Amino acid sequence: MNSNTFQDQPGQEHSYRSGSLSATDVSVREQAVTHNIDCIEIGKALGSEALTVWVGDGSNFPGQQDFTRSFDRYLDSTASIYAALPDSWRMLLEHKMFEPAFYSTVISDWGSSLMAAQELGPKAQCLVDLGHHAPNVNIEQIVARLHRVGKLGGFHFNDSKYGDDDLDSGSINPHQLFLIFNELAEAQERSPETFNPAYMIDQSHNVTDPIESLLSSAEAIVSAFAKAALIDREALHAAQEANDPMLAFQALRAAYRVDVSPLVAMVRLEAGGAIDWLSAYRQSAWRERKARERKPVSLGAGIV
Ligand SMILES: [Mn+2]
Repeated sequence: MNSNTFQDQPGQEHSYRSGSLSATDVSVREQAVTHNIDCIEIGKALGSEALTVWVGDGSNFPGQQDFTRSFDRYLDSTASIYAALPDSWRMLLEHKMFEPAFYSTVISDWGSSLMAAQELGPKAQCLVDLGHHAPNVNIEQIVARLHRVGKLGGFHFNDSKYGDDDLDSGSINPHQLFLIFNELAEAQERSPETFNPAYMIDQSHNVTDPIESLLSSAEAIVSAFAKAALIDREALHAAQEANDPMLAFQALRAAYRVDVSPLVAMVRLEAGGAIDWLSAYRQSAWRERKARERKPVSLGAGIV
């Protein structure tokens, strides 16, 4: 379940114009907490086991907001949500550096997210959206760090050229995706009993059929996973211990170079899918059929 306290909804009593879970006005905070608890209730009915919380709370001017008090208010609100969380659920805290706030954001980075998750308790973990960092940040290292402290909750996969672009996975930087999966393979090998990240896709498809984009993204994600699984981890670790950077890099490169598309297509076929998913999807005329069955709904742009 994803809560939404970053967009005002019709009929809502208080506006989130000045923040939601960290707002100075207690009635705004209470409304945002109630909304999150409502999301938990809906999630229970749907069989969900996690609540993702992303807030756009932040500021646009130096001095506009007290960094400490706003963080304290966020923690106070999220503690109330955490208390309503079923024992089997996780609360995934999603950080984002900027947008809609362009000077400071309350949960701006993995450091703030980790602090909050640690303070809330074991059911709270961090969610990594690939587009929510400063340009060129080493996301794969963040993945390793979060796993190290048991706080790697999950991902919003997408790709990015400039900021939170929500482009299709693997369309800009497939090597970064591979390096992230290398860390995931490493993490799974190190502690298989606690390795359980939630994999989600958070993309905005503006010029493609969203279903085609999701199929393409799923293939990119599975391919990165397959390549990471091919890494000779023993050789990699030996090169790392021997301080041989080129040999270590070549251990990664050897796996990255492999064309895994026949393997991925075969696995898809065995699972009942199509080898050529694009032509199979288009030939099925699924979109045309569903367009006749369903009423059109207009959705606003997403920034989560
Ligand atoms: Mn996201």
